[in-house]
Amino acid sequence: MTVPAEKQVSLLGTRFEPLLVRHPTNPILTSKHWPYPINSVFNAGATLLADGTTLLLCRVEDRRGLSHLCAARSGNGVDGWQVDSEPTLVPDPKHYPEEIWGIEDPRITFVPELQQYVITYTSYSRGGPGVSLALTKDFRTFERYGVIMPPDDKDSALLPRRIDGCWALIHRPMTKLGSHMWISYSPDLRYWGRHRLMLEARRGAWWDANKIGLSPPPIETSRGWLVFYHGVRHTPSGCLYRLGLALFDLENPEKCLLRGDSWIFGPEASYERHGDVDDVVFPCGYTMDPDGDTLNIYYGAADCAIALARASVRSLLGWLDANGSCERRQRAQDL
Ligand code: BMA
Repeated sequence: MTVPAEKQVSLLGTRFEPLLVRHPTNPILTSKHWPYPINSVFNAGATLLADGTTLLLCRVEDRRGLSHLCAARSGNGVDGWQVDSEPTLVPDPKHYPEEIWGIEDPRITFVPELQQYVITYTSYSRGGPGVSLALTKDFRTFERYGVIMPPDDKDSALLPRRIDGCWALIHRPMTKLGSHMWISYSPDLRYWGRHRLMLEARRGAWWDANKIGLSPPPIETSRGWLVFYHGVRHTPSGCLYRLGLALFDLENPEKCLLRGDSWIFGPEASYERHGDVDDVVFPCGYTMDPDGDTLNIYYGAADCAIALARASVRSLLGWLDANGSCERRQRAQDL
């Protein structure tokens, strides 16, 4: 990506170039597109189906305040969305009591070994948010595995292949000491262990202090797993959700290779700054163009709409090379 010199701002050696470029027709999906009454649509998982169709599994909040998931399909990933005429995956508290207050924020991973899509999502239980998992081949029927990480835990995605024989799941348990990203392993997607801290929220005034979480599923590159994560800044007027970038070792994904110091994307457009929850950009999914470099990143904007931004993997890695450091992964002393 070539950025005119006058658009580059230099601050303490960090380059702030527009790594994520908003689509001019943003937001691309809102409640107005919905075939049944809803409050809002945001935070969608994304994948490309075998025929090249882009599928978004959208978090839809109804007019009780509870969320379900609904699929929207498009030939070009930008417009012409065909939204399922009724909810695609609804909470089933009778069989899965942890879903009593809804299901939210899905991440989709296509797993070649299983020839299935694995969806991890937040199940909102009486005890708080937990991580649930379901499998599907077609986004019409689903096999639920139920809750796999108990509350409070969320922001989870599966890696698309086994690491050293085990499935690997990134997730974000919340503790009194902070909300950090962890990785856990399983032989069968049901039983999880070997829990490891993967990336820590920083402290104090940092943009990603106290609370971070995985955004879309990690992107496998020749250099490592490229990870977008969100950082939550608490301010007197509310929270600010922004995005940061880090790179992890391909065969040892708990090992952080590079982490940027500054955020790379934050709420700026009016549909990101104002909505049901102001100042939120929250991507849960991406698709990759046939060039193997261009990412289409789908993000929830202000908990009200779905927007699209494009980025180049090469540019993101170049930015991390120029601005990232592995020393930034300091462990909190008191974990
Ligand atoms: C997070 C999640 C997201 C939501 C964001 C802003 O904790 O619950 O679903 O978009 O807060 O409200």
